[in-house]
Amino acid sequence: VLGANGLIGGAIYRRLQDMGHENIFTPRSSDCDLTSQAETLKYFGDHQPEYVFLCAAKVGGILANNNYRADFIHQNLMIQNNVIEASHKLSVEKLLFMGSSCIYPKLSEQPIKEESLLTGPLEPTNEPYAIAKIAGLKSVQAYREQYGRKWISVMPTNIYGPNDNYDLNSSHVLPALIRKFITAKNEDTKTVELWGTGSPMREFLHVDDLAKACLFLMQNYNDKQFVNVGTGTDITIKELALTIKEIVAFEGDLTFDTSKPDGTPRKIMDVSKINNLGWKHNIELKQGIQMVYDQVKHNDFQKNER
Ligand code: GFB
Repeated sequence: VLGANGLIGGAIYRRLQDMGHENIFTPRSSDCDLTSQAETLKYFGDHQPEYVFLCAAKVGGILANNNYRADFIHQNLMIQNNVIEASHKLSVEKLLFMGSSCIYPKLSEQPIKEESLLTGPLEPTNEPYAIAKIAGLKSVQAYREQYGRKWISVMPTNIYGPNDNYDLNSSHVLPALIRKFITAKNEDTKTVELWGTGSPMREFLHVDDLAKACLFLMQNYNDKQFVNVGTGTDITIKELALTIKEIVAFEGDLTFDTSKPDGTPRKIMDVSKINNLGWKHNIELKQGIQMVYDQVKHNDFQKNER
């Protein structure tokens, strides 16, 4: 499991352990720098993995994507090229590449079907990251076509859950708002500031549901077409904020910093493909936020910044 230290890889690792799997390797960057071709090849040669979950990536929220554009495209291309080529050289039986819903055109028809890929211009704030992810899933398809590899790609919607990033400059909206509301309540401040207008719509999936979907696809799916994973429902950022406000029991008001970007107006996934294959999410958003809140309410967020 590459990226087991992060949100998605960590959940896949927990799920594999729960299922009784042994012999799981979870290299950290100190064990193997995946941006180095030589280190990646050596690690794969030493460990001879049969199944690879490629979740290692440089990830972040809207501002980090927009500000660190070169790092997002460069590091992600390096990691995935090295892992995919090493997996080919070592004849990895099955590889699962983790994509992202931002690969789709900014103004895709909603809900977004897998077939919408490359039908229009991307959302500018995360274009470098999206281009890297598109290159990754196209690589997986190319190795399937040229070398008959049984490899697959998964397109998750916005993910949240345990082990998320709470650094307000680089995090996604859900952990950012949990931190902001908890801090405001503890410090008795009157307002919580949101970025943008609050009107964009997003779909949120708990990472434990995504991990189950990945295991399900690893075991049951072998096709060139990548698969969307989500809940099939979305809400506005303002509604998300009001839900978190209620769970945290914060009594102040919301303000909006419209100098910050909104990003794509809406990106709800069409999940009929994975639903028809037999997988559906379990954790509803309110329940999932409550679970996360219970886990982090006593956190010292400053100490845990990545
Ligand atoms: O989650 P987020 O950073 O990324 O932002 P995206 C979602 C929406 O929440 C945007 C608003 O409209 C933000 O302006 N927002 C409001 C906030 N308050 C906050 C806040 O305090 N922090 C943050 N971060 N947002 C990312 C992509 O897009 O989604 C990545 O940039 C990736 O590439 C990821 O695909 C899943 O949903 O806009």
